[in-house]
Amino acid sequence: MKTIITYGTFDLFHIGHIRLFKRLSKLGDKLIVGVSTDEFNAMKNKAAYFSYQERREIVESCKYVDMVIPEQDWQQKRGDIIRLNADIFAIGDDWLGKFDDLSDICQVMYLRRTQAISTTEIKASLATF
Ligand code: C2G
Repeated sequence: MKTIITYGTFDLFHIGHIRLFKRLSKLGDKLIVGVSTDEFNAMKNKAAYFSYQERREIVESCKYVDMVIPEQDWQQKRGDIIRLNADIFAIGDDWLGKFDDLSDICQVMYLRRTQAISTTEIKASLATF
């Protein structure tokens, strides 16, 4: 059983998120997603349109996702990986290098982001709609 773990806000769920989950699901047998809580988003200076509960329900509904946990702080990844026996930590390459410190307990992978879409771009284009 190979377990993959990733984290994010996943606001305004879009094709970039789906393609990430689809690729991650092919790397192993179980995909765990840490969804940022509203409080942690505030620490990331991110204001999500949908609440944590709504974003969690959306991510849980994705067929590629096996388990969702709350992401409450920057420090929890190491403990989560050990507790959940994750073999791979993976995240988009906008975070390239940021989580290399986890490579002593799991494989760390940075996957290419899907181009030309982001929650920020969606909000901006809707604002001018
Ligand atoms: N992503 C992607 N392609 C896009 C947009 C996002 O592959 N067009 C990926 C990001 O690289 C990230 C994930 O989708 O791996 C979630 O993106 P965000 O919701 O923006 O999450 P972020 O704010 O980067 O939070 O501790 C890690 C942080 O919680 C990550």
